[in-house]
Amino acid sequence: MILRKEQIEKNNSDDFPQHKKSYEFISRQINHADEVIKKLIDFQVAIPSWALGTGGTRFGRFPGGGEPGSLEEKIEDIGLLHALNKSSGAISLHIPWDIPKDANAIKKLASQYGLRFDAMNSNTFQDQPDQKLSYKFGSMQHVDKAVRKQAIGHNIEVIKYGKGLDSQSLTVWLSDGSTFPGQLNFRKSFLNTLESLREVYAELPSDWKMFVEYKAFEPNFYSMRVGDWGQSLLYTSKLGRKAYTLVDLGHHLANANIEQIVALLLMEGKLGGFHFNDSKYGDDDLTVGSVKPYQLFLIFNELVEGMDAKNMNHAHDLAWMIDASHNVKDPLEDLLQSVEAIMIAYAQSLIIDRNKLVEAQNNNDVVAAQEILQQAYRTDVRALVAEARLRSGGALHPLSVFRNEKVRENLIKERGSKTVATGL
Ligand code: LRH
Ligand code: MN
Repeated sequence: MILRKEQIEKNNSDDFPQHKKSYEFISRQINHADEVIKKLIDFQVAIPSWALGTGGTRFGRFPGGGEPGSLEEKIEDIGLLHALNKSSGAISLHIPWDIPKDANAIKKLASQYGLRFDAMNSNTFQDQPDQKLSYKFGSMQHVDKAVRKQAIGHNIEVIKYGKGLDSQSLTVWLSDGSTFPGQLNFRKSFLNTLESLREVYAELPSDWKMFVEYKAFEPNFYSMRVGDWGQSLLYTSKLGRKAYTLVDLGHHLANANIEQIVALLLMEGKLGGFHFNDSKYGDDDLTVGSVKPYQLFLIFNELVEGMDAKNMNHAHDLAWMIDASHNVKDPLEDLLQSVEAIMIAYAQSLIIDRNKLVEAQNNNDVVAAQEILQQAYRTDVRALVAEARLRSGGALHPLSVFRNEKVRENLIKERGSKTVATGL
């Protein structure tokens, strides 16, 4: 389904009077509204190709209908999100779930929607029907060199697909690890994995990045081969300048201080990017900012402080990606909410009075430091984010346009209620 500009403009004209009041109110409160809006307009979040259908758990999956049945339809859906919020201008593909059969045609289609290809994702956590050797006991860590070779070959193939789409990065998430004590020699499996990653790293084009994603548990429940930021940093430091650590918000043990991890990885120049989502317990892959919005704000506070300390470009120097799964929400509505939460946290972090904060920190004025942070967090910046969309030709209120224009109903009419999207 294509959303026509007129449909968005019609909705915007209905919403504009209220927006004008809210925007004038917030722009009177902060003295650099235009600077903030410019940064919001430049900030693009990559949408995962594996999260456009209904997700599920081992207990069940409840598809909602109208799901994209091909890569072309997935690009159409991401194009629809981008038409609404003008902040979803990139796709992150997962191989082999979304192999681009005709790279040029796929690239052309994506550019028609104003979309580019962000990080490519390899998959050595499932056995494919035509696969010779199983990854049951791991891939790059495996005791059998032939299995490691197979995993290395797959990642090199993923780089090839990415080159055809002008992607410039590869995300490697390894489900490797162990489920019982004694199952694995930690040192040998680490060295096997490092040797395997090195062979993939050697095939990276000079302008590419490799993101090594860590995860505390699942699908292994005793040890993970890349179990935390320290282990990922160990690999990325040994691999070289093109290797970075990728932070998936759901991949931490309970109560981990993710904002501190982010600050230190940035300081070391080894933070590659994010898989944004939210969680209460495990890798729940919930809507960004739906459970711990204050944590998301604190992470963006460290990101802005750390990136400015290194004169990094907020929009381009890190990979901003969502990694979510939708069990009970409409996948597209869920993604619209996630992008909105990311833009709000970013906007709030851009209005923190940093001079006052540094002063409070230097005076050990703990109370003032909290007041300064929460002044920004408690400021309603939604009109700033909406104004950025309006200036980029998007919708003031993407979710209400999605519903007013009956997008899901139309997708079900077009695609039927039984289509199933590849992915998690
Ligand atoms: C692992 C993960 C990884 C993806 C997968 C879909 O939990 O976060 O980033 O490959 O989800
Ligand atoms: Mn992830």
